[in-house]
Amino acid sequence: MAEANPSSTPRKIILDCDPGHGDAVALLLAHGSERIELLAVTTVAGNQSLERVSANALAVGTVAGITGVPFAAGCARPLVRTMETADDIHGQSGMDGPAQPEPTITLDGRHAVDLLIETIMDHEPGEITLVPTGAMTNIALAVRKEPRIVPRVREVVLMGGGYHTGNWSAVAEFNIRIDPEAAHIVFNESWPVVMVGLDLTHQALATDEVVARIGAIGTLPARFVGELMEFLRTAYRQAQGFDAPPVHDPCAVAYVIDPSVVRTVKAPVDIELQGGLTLGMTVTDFRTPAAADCHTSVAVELDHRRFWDLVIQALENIGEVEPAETPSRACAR
Ligand SMILES: [Ca+2]
Repeated sequence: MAEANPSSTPRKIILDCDPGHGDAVALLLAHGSERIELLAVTTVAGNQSLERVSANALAVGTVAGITGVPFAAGCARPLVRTMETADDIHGQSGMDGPAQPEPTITLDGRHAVDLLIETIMDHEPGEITLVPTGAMTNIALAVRKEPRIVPRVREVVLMGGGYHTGNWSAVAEFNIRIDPEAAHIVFNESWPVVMVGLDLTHQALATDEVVARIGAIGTLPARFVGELMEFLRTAYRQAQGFDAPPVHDPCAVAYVIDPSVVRTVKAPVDIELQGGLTLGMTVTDFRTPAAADCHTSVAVELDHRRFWDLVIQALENIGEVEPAETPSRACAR
């Protein structure tokens, strides 16, 4: 659990995710940071089927030793479009690489959309930050079911989109492209939206130095992350020609922990729903300085060193240093 920080109250977040290698690191960062209070984890189909990403979320929660935080499964497909998954990057399980432990936690009985709404409505306005790191299907449905959540949310800090190039088409990023209608809903509500897109996350490379630092920690969660990074490196080399893999999702959590790690610029953003070539593009208007009431901003520059310092500090905060033999290492299911 997060501890009170003398200099600041921990930020309350709900992580809406599709683990996913990056989502796993995002979850570990959120849990391990003293400046985050994780209220709930919700899952959405994306990197893999809802069943698989939900099982992966429970596995990561187990590795992290998370207790007392509800995990709830949400939407099993996009609002309108046919389901697409990212097997090329994340493998058949959605989180290939490390052996996954038998989960010691179980899914909450509520649908993720209901858990989102209940959690937001049970807190004071301005308390909760939403951190979506998958398709925005759950968030969009929550808004449509209970519009009163919008003014109660402090901000939506999402991993998705980008203002230059895409990774699922020439101009569209995966999380947005697989459910563009959901993203359209989320970006067009009045809450503050911070788009942590590919322009930023392609700076969050797990370099050899980073992987070595994680390897030196010596805990189960750190070893788990090391094995995720190993798989991701091979996948990104083969699929997208990266030397070191970008680790997208924890960038959004890092921004919540310390906004000075991620430089942002205010700019209007909208989602293309009509374009034959540009469906799901996060069209960002940099032509003039944004109006004072502009509610969207985009992440542009990452402090690579301090970002990975946050991840490594969080990993050091959770898990015991392992002995040489690790008899608890379970077989993949
Ligand atoms: Ca994700």
